[in-house]
Amino acid sequence: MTLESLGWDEAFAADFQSYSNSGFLPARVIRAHRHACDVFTSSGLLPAACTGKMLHDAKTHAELPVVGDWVVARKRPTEARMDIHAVLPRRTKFSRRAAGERDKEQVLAANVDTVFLVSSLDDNYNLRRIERYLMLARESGAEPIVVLNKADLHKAPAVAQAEVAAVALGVTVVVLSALENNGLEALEPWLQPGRTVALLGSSGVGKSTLINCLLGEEVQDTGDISIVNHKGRHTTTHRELFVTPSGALVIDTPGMREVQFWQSETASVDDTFTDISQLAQQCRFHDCRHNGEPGCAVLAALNSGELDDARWGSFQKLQLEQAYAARKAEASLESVARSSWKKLTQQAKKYTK
Ligand SMILES: Nc1nc2c(ncn2[C@@H]2O[C@H](COP(=O)(O)OP(=O)(O)OP(=O)(O)O)[C@@H](O)[C@H]2O)c(=O)[nH]1
Ligand SMILES: [Mg+2]
Ligand SMILES: [Zn+2]
Repeated sequence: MTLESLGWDEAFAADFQSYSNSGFLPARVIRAHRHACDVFTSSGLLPAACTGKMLHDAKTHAELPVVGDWVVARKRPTEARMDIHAVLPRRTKFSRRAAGERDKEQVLAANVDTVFLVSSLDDNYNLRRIERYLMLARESGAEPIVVLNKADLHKAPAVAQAEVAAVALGVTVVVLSALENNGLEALEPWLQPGRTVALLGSSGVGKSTLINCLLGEEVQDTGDISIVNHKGRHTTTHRELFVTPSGALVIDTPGMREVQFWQSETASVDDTFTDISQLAQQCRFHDCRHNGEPGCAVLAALNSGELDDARWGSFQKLQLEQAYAARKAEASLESVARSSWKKLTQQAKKYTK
């Protein structure tokens, strides 16, 4: 296995340059449990763990390795394992606010080129949720593709596809059935050698079933939908990267129940709702709040039915959430800065003693 086949390229190599002595090797994280990982190197799969120094120096959990990361590692001389010394800068990353810990960033996956946002064409299918996932994908920096799975369960999949395309502006919407292995060829443009694709979506939509199709074998367990729905059970419990026979790198993830935004990229709202941002540009006042002002193009479009009420509601809700997430992220950055400042002043005191 070459580094290139794992997604390595000149830009990562440039970031690695300063480490390229003392026996350091680049390695790609294929699964991560707390501080322990499994990594792929050019010589194969090895277990790895962060050094104590790295854990100590990390200001937040978000700096520690996650699936998809490129890490700087060194093999132990007498053992088949590696020590991780650093994480190379992430080209893209999926972050959300950690469940339960409102002001902590949780990074779900790194260095993903494309994300397949998987929904299923049964009762899971929900336009508002797709909008939310699209925003998450935009924030990550990866290209989103909407995958509507379980086409076999829908009477008119093409109608559903058109309905989703109307909210996923400028995004490819693919309809397929993973169970029947039908329609998967539409995904080929994104499943290229050395390219990384992550599958995201709620529990039970068929992410692992699709992964198994792409791998050509039953690698991942898949769950019975009735159990998933009634007990809220997730079949997949950790994120993992696999190599497909075509050489693409695919990441399976556990179903997401909660998608709280992390980053402060307000642009992602406008990118997801280009129809609304274009309307807003036609309002008479450039700072129109679309709240009864004269000459408001948004209200006119709502009245004429050109803009769907539910989509407008979704936009407003996500925009508010985004603003909240931005304030939280900023507060968290400040507290990180404060605590490292504290560390520094404590160290300085030690030295002056
Ligand atoms: N009818 C139909 N069922 C499908 C299809 N794809 C998956 N399923 C079924 O849906 C159920 C859930 O599939 P999984 O692949 O485990 O779903 P998942 O998204 O990986 O779920 P988590 O791991 O819990 O996040 C299984 O019973 C699959 O057989 C499909 O295209 N059509
Ligand atoms: Mg799964
Ligand atoms: Zn307006």
